[in-house]
Amino acid sequence: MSMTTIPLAGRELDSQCPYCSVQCKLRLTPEPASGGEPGEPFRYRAQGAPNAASQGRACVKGLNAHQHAFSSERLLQPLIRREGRLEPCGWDEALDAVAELWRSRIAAGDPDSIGFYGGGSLTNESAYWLGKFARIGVGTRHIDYNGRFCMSAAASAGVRAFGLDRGLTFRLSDIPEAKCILLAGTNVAECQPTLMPYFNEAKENGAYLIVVDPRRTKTAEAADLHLQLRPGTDALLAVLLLRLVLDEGLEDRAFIEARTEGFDEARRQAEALDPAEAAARCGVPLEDARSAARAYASAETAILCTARGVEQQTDGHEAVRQLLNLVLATGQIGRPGCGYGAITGQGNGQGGREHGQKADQLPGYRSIEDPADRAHAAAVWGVPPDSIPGKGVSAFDMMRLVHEGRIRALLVMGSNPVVSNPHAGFVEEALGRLDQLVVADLFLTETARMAHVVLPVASYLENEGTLTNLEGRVLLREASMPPPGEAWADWAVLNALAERLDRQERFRCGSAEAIFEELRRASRGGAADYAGISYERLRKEGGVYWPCPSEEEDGQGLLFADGFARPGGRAQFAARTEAGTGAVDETDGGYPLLLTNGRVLAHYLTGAQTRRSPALASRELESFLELHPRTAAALGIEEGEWVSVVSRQGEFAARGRLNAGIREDTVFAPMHWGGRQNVNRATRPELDPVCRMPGFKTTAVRVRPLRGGGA
Ligand SMILES: Nc1nc2c(c(=O)[nH]1)N[C@H]1C(S)=C(S)[C@@H](COP(=O)(O)OP(=O)(O)OC[C@H]3O[C@@H](n4cnc5c(=O)[nH]c(N)nc54)[C@H](O)[C@@H]3O)O[C@H]1N2
Ligand SMILES: Nc1nc2c(c(=O)[nH]1)N[C@H]1C(S)=C(S)[C@@H](COP(=O)(O)OP(=O)(O)OC[C@H]3O[C@@H](n4cnc5c(=O)[nH]c(N)nc54)[C@H](O)[C@@H]3O)O[C@H]1N2
Ligand code: SF4
Ligand SMILES: [Mo]
Repeated sequence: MSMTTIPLAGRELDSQCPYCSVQCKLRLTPEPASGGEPGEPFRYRAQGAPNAASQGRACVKGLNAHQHAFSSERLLQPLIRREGRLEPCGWDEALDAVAELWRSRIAAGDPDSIGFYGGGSLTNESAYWLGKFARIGVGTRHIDYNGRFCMSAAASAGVRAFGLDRGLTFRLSDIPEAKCILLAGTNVAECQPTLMPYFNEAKENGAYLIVVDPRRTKTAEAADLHLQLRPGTDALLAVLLLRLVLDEGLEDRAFIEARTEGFDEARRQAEALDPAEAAARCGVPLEDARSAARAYASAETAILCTARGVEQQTDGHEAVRQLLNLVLATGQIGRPGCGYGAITGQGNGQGGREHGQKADQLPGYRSIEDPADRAHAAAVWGVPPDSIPGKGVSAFDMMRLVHEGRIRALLVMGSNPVVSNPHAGFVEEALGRLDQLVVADLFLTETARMAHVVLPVASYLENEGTLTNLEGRVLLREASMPPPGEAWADWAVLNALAERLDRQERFRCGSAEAIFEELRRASRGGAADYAGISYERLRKEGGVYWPCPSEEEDGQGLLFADGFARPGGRAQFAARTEAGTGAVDETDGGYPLLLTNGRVLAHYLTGAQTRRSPALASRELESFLELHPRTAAALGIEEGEWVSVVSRQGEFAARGRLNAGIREDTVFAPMHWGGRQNVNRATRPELDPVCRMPGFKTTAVRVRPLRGGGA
């Protein structure tokens, strides 16, 4: 495979960070590389550029992101497996091979044996195109995406409680107006660092900050009150907080009366709780819980946010709903300075879940099971409604179908599932059974290495398209340069495949903007309505919030000021009946500790990109296991030594890192490494019954030193 230096443009580039959901705008300035030898490529220095979300800030990941785009490891040509080895080939050969197998499955009447697995890094245009391609290019019901592991619990909870799922129900600019902020299972300081100044400003204005996290994170360090709960007990803690609010009569009667339904059941459940026992089970002092309840309910304005700590649980849906009960009972939503926010994860984690990559969804956040919604999509696509397949299954459920041999071919576009799925050993085994695995990526990732066909695609610097940030603000990212080598835009790959399936008439759009124009029509009238947004407008205004039904309107920043998106405009309280599996993997003598996991500042997700950016990779070279010094002492583990972490599913290795800021019954590892350091070799396959989110954040494990090299 040719690995030539990518020609650099040698001029200033305006771009947008490819990583987290803030979507900071960036400006890259070329500088001669050291010595400025003739012919030597430029180096780029990145700075944050003005934009409403990050206000011109950028974090270390964004500032070094271009290093991966310029990496010598970029894939520049398609690869095909011949006699067990991946070898370079031309696009025609690669695409013909993919389409030939698909055609035979379709001809055999089994398009459902072809699966599609998308991602939240894809632009809205590519995500929309992928959903459409799966449904009416191939005709399979089997499509889902990595956002299932990310946003699904908050999404399902938001839809049921409010009738709408948008990451933040408020504007970022509301944060400084909040007098109390409760951050549950979200480590903003490391995961959305450029948002921290909003929280700091709130604190300067006198806000009381509560952080709920089993670890003393950088975010927790900024808190007035840190509830250091036992992992997996957020649902119980939320009911406890509601109970303590009710005990002091701090609920907002008028709001409950006028704007909600189902409160009585929520109240009965909270009143049935024994507060002392609940606090003990959560591992939180009752008095601290009381302080939190008081501060949140009695503040004039308050914001409550969750992220993956609460959501990536087998009762993630339930846990979010119980926290939403607290929001509704105290009326802390729908006013400036108030609201609920699920802090979205990936760059396009928000838009990626609105336009049809999800198994049960059509563009515009429409439902694939609703006849009117199907008719709308069918009309835009020019197909009969009954030609659109029904609902498929969730990402991990798809892996189960792969393992069972019911899905025989899989296209992965924008994900590295071998590292990011729970129970990675099972997933690797499953993918190994496929007749054909196709991976479209920038790099030969852990997953791409297993593929039969690898397709090189454009990076953020080369790929024009829109992305929707955590506030629901749609942003246009312009392409700065052509893709290197023979890499293509994701949507262009799908067009070429459609041609080979004789479906080209439905996939004629030849630019991101043309696809966006179709997306506008497909989303018109849906919950995530983009009809009023155009590239021209985005260029002029810098960004537009959805819903935005017409070009004459501004989008909506603050949601639910006048009513909720449910029939009758009322929000719905949850009673504790929807889940019931319990979040926590049972610990016992064999597996006495709870493993949780997450992120560090310098790396992003499976590390596919950040491990290939030298400035980022050098900050954290390898994985670690954070454990309390007393826990470490009891296990005979010393700072810096390699340890083995064993669960009922599997084992991984990491370097021990002692930290008195973590609970003694809990250990933590980041998720950014593959191979033997992959934390997901240990995580378990159980899913939330409502949203099918895996219980990533709680796995029972035992830990021991790896001294002497023994496995
Ligand atoms: N640096 C960096 N930033 C990122 C990413 C990245 O990989 N690296 N990824 C992006 C993506 S896709 C996402 S989804 C977001 C994720 O953003 P976050 O959800 O904030 O990140 P995590 O580190 O997964 O988890 C947050 C916190 O949850 C805590 N936690 C663990 N178990 C529990 C529990 O049971 N209850 C509670 N209340 N807390 C618990 C962890 O200790 C951790 O501090 O970040 C985005 N930003
Ligand atoms: N244990 C544990 N596991 C987790 C989590 C956790 O907290 N703990 N978090 C979960 C969460 S929140 C998430 S979001 C998932 C993420 O899991 P993954 O989706 O596997 O994560 P990434 O590393 O972002 O993988 C994206 C891949 O797409 C490639 N890529 C980037 N941009 C593009 C593009 O424009 N087009 C194409 N075709 N490819 C592109 C990258 O090179 C990379 O290989 O992991 C989940 N897994
Ligand atoms: S990782 Fe997030 S906070 Fe950092 S520069 Fe990128 S978009 Fe901004
Ligand atoms: Mo995520």
